[in-house]
Amino acid sequence: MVEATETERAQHGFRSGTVALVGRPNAGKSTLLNRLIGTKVSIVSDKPQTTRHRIRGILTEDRGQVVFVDTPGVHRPHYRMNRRMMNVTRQALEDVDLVAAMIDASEPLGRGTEFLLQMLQRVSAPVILLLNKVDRIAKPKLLPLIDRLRKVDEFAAIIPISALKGANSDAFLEVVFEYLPPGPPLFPEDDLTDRSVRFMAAELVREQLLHRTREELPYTTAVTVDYWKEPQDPKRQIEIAATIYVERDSQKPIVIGKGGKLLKQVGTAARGEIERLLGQRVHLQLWVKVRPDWRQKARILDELEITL
Ligand SMILES: Nc1nc2c(ncn2[C@@H]2O[C@H](COP(=O)(O)OP(=O)(O)OP(=O)(O)O)[C@@H](O)[C@H]2O)c(=O)[nH]1
Ligand SMILES: [Mg+2]
Repeated sequence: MVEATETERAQHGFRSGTVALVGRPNAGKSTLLNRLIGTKVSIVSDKPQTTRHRIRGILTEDRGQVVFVDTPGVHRPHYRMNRRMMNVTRQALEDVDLVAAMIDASEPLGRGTEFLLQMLQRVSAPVILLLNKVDRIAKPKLLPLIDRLRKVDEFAAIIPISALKGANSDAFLEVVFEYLPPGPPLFPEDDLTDRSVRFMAAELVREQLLHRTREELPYTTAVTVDYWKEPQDPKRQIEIAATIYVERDSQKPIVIGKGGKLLKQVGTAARGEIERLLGQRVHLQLWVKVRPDWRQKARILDELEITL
């Protein structure tokens, strides 16, 4: 493909900018990001607080480039990790061209959503409100909800969507492009995310853990990739070793499972995902380590790239 020059782009009205995706945990922000980008750039689970980092997903089309910024869900932080996560989200709301705030329309609007709406009132960029999970609600319920939210603030648009089924994501993109200023691409046109494959591999392991654990474990596990060796012959496997951190001794046997079964399932599923990402065969080794109270420790959080 021949890349367009700056002048050609400007003549064709090429637009570019940044759009922050914010909302309560579990609203479906990462699901939407993946749908818009067309591949998994941010992990998804049915457990709240899945996303812990700012993750950019880059969409380049003929009409422009949108840099979507996925963020940790807005919640009340009790640990240093969660305070950092909230700082990530707050900062993502600054210096963006547009904010897409997502509400789970299948749940009653609670105090958490009220807090989110208050936060949005202090944002200087225009805000699009996305009412997600409309596949789960009866249509007659939608209009009163839209009416109610319309009174809260002046939104650029209120759009009912289903991130899971894809309903109305095109309509959302139309509005996004309307609001973006003319400008050149901010990232190389082939880039889909700003995150490294190493980071994504760690996240893919964590995603499989989230799918298979419950109660406090989803919150108290973290993953780092400690070893990555590309073979000289690309037909051979990439060697990857990752460590799963837990907070207490008692959590270690749960993650390992009976006869190592759970860890094996996590490893097999994550390996499949990482191979899809890299387009190459992978040998994945997983270790489990106890790091007491890691969620409170600055050094460990730095290592996990949960910064701010
Ligand atoms: N029925 C339905 N489920 C959805 C939809 N969008 C997302 N989900 C589900 O909602 C859950 C949470 O999705 P995520 O994308 O991880 O939510 P999130 O807002 O990124 O959550 P955090 O990262 O925790 O802030 C997952 O089980 C998704 O499959 C939707 O449109 N309809
Ligand atoms: Mg998320």
